[in-house]
Amino acid sequence: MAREAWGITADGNNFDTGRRGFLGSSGLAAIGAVIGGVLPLSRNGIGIPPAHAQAAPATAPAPAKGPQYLKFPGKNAGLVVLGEKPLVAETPESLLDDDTTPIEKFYIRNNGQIPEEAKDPDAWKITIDGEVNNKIEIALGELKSKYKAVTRRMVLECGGNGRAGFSPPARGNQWTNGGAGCAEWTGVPLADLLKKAGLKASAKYTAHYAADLHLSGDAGKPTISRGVRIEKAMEPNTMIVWAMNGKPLPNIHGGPVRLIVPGWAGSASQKWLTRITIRDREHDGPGMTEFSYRTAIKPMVPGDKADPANFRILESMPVRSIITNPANGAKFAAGTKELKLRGASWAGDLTVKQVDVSTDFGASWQRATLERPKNKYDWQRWTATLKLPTDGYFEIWARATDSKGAMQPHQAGFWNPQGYGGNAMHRIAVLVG
Ligand SMILES: Nc1nc2c(c(=O)[nH]1)N[C@H]1C(S)=C(S)[C@@H](COP(=O)(O)O)O[C@H]1N2
Ligand SMILES: [Mo]
Repeated sequence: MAREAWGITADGNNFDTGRRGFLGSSGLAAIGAVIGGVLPLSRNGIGIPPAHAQAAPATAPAPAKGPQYLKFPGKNAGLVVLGEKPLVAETPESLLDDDTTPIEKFYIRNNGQIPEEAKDPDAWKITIDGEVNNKIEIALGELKSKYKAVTRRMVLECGGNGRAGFSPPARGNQWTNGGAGCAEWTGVPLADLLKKAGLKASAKYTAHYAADLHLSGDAGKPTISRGVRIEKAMEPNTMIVWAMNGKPLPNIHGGPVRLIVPGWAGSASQKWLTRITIRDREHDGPGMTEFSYRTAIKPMVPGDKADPANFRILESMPVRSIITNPANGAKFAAGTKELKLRGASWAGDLTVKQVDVSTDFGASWQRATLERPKNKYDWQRWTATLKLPTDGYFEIWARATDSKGAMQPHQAGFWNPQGYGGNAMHRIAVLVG
């Protein structure tokens, strides 16, 4: 199997700015002037550290340096690199201002090496086996011609989105809110294939496998292999997709074919999909056990040693809203009295029923105008017009409430070692005059 098409320096240098690196050195100056880093937010900009915060554990990442911008073919130079090996890059909130996230702005999350692009996409084979009556082996070309394709706009969100809000820091990529995007996905419901295969009564869980090599290069080790309860696999919105925004699914996003399991941690949405094995029990592949994609049942002391027996699998993602315009750090002319805000919000398996914004650190709130989703799992765009009493420095905070009444908290709570479920309110700073 392929070495990575886009090289990583052998010395493991994290922030290589060389010709084949993922970082654009020129992008840094150009974009730094527009977004981020210009105005300080009170504390760290993604939630307020809890009063009981303890010393960071030894495994915690080093404090952030300035943002490192992505340099990757077909990708926007405003994406921020969170890791080079494997390649991980997030989309600053202000780049999520389109109703449909363009491919060039869509976040990237890899756990292993990036495979070489498939030479003959339609010959790509997918196997469905395990607790089924008839094993299926189907080429992508056949899947496209024999099954009815559907297109849906749906959010894909990394399970660790919002992790940077945890204090003490949680282990893993320090996503702010940009481990998410909303694209038009075209493919077939996984349920159509599972019905064709015929699920046995023993069918309980899926196990997903793919063609990307483990970082170590060991072909015998899956990079990541997650699965979902059979009910979620049979839900009509869980899809095997080959197109993104009407274009063949790009290699970096798992092309020629991947799973989309909307509303749940993105890790279930296997890229470069080769096999789905139906199991008679919960899956136990890499990414399923101990603290991976799991949250604490009984809330634990932040930073303490965790007990695996107290953890359950993260399924639906929590409610979140982002301000997509203006950008954090935006400056306005003296005398500006009104600000038009735009944003997006979503809530895992649920919908968003309300978004509120504040310019006074949450002392008072104003309701935003919230749009309906196009289809289930689409995000909901929102707008608001804010009156500003004077010139000066303002923070704008946004919070969403889901259809069951759960609202985003002021800070990422319910600490867990790998930092899931962090959905603190999004905050930006603006300066008038
Ligand atoms: N084969 C494979 N599928 C994968 C991954 C991976 O590393 N390998 N990463 C997962 C994770 S953690 C996420 S959040 C999404 C990211 O998809 P994207 O890179 O297209 O944004 O893909 C998921 N599917
Ligand atoms: Mo992820």
